[in-house]
Amino acid sequence: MHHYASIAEHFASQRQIIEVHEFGNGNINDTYLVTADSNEESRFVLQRINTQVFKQPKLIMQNMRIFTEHMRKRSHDEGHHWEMPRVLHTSDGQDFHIDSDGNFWRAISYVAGARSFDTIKDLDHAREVGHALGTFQHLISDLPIEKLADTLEGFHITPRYLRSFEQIFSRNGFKSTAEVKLCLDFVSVRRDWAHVLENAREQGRLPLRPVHGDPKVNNVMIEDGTGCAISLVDLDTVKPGLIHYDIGDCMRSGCNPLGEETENWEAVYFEPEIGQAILTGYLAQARHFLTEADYEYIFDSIRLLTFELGVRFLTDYLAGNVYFKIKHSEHNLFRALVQFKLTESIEAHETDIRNIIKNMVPRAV
Ligand code: GN1
Ligand code: MG
Repeated sequence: MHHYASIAEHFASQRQIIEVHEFGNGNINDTYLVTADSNEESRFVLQRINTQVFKQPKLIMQNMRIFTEHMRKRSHDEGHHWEMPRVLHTSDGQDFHIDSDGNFWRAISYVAGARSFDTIKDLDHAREVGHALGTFQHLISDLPIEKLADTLEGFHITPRYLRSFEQIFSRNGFKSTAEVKLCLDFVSVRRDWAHVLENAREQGRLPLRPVHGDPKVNNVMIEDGTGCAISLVDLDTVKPGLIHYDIGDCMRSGCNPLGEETENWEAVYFEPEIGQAILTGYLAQARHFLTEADYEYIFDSIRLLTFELGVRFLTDYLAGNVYFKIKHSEHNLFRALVQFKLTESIEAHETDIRNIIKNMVPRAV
């Protein structure tokens, strides 16, 4: 039997595996869609966790157990049209399987009757993506952060990414091409500003809350037929953080019509109209828990998370591509250029974007 099918069998509760194929385009873990012989819930998602990145994968499973249960209950009690993926167990009752090569595998239910997209299709889609993030943050907002383990230390702490960028840079040097030089200059003039969210946290202006960590467009499941967002998947980075990491990440992903994998980095731009729609959907849920200070940092979060991802891609390029999966040797460099071009466009639209946000602040706040 094929290797993946024999792994999948552990999670299939006695059912025959019909097929396993690669699924999605994650940059870190390996993901497969499994079809089992069954009338109900015939499909599930099998993943090999990248343990170079997630050093303690059991903590991911522990978190998932805690927050999916909490969110499922709250969603049910409040009557949301929402689905939480379920963790599947092996025949011996574990929520993971370690194969003979030491790989860490886990399986989760597949959100049926829905699909995701790499870029925003239209303004309705944009609103739904924002709504999904607002719903997710709402459903998890009353879970005390002490209940969630830190599954990825330093995630979205921009000053830490800058430090490791500088270390790698001074250790490895670099191939001085025009593109690399452009990136280095781009980072260097923004490095002092890049502390903005962590400063706000240290000053007590922004509190730690449970966050998703990776709410990009293709993690939002859109229901076939209705077009409603019914789930936000990819739950490995759910942990304590700033909700601004999520807002910024969702906006940098959604408002880039060419997508983060475009080869035409010079044409990349930020579309404020999509941003307005995402924020409208988001605030329909989130305005109930946002503070005045939260609104103040929305613009910075959009600019920062875009810049940060550029720094992360650039650092990985200089480090020899050890973190993100790549398709060719310059892939991470071009991904960095996409994010920097997007950052530049966000900066050019600062007044528009700040006005959009200002007009959305509820009067009473
Ligand atoms: C990674 O693996 P994936 O594609 O879900 C990364 C995110 C980035 C994203 C960019 C744990 O997510 O932070 O925003 O690539 N995840 C981790 O596409 O680093
Ligand atoms: Mg992810």
